[in-house]
Amino acid sequence: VKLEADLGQALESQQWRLHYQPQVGRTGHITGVEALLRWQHPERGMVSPGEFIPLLESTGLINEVGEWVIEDACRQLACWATMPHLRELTISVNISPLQFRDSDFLSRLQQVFIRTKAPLERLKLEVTESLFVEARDDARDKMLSLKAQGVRFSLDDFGTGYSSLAYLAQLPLDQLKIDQSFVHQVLDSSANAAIVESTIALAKSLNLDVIAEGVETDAQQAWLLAHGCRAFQGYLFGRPMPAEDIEAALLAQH
Ligand code: G
Ligand code: G
Ligand code: MN
Ligand code: NA
Repeated sequence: VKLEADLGQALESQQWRLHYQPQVGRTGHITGVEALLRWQHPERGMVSPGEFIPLLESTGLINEVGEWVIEDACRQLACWATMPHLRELTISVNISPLQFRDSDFLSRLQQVFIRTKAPLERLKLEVTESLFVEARDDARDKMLSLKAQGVRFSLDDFGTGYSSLAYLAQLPLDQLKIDQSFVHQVLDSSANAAIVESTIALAKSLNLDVIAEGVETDAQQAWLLAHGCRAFQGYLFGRPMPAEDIEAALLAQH
């Protein structure tokens, strides 16, 4: 109850932070980052999203905080666009289904885009299959409208949901993100290996990019490379970190 009460003032008190986790190509160079929200609580320290995202959703605060997340990420994109070593970076932002379904979502985003002048072709929104369980044509229409402005879409946690493949093929997606639960087990479980292989094949036949998340070991990356995956995210390449650390890593790789 206490934590929930504190959520209401977290925005005003500037307790939200974005951390960024590197996404790398086959050579290990950073090509993008995923923005991950952190709550810097005055007494408890960093509270994890596993605890506060459900609270943001149940209180309806997800719309406001989610808008803050997109705005902060867009400002970062606009800033990086002015820096030679950083201007090609993409930022992926997680969008809760509740936030995406809100009737003001598109108009709020328009205002953010105008305020920040972010290069939208480097903004990627991560949605999950659960978005398409209900009101899916509305979700698809919103995606098409954002897509027309250059925004890209990644399907997060792919393989863990219940969406129909026939419907997924009709969505304006750019990327499938292989869920980390499959990646962690890829060397130990032939069932998981088969799921990862099928996902890579599906992405290829639908002409989508594919990225593996949760890559922790060289052996996992080698397996994924051998099976046609060319983009990776995971502790092997870097933990979620403040923007300055991403900037330092990018300068170091040049
Ligand atoms: O960073 P980990 O960093 O612990 O994130 C845990 C979960 O919280 C993940 O499922 C991630 O997708 C979710 N998450 C992190 N940041 C955000 C955010 O800004 N918005 C939403 N909706 N979910 C987020
Ligand atoms: O649901 P989503 O994919 O957005 O969640 C990303 C979550 O995964 C974040 O909590 C992030 O901190 C975590 N994460 C990122 N890379 C790794 C990894 O290599 N191993 C593990 N165990 N978690 C990871
Ligand atoms: Mn994600
Ligand atoms: Na995921």
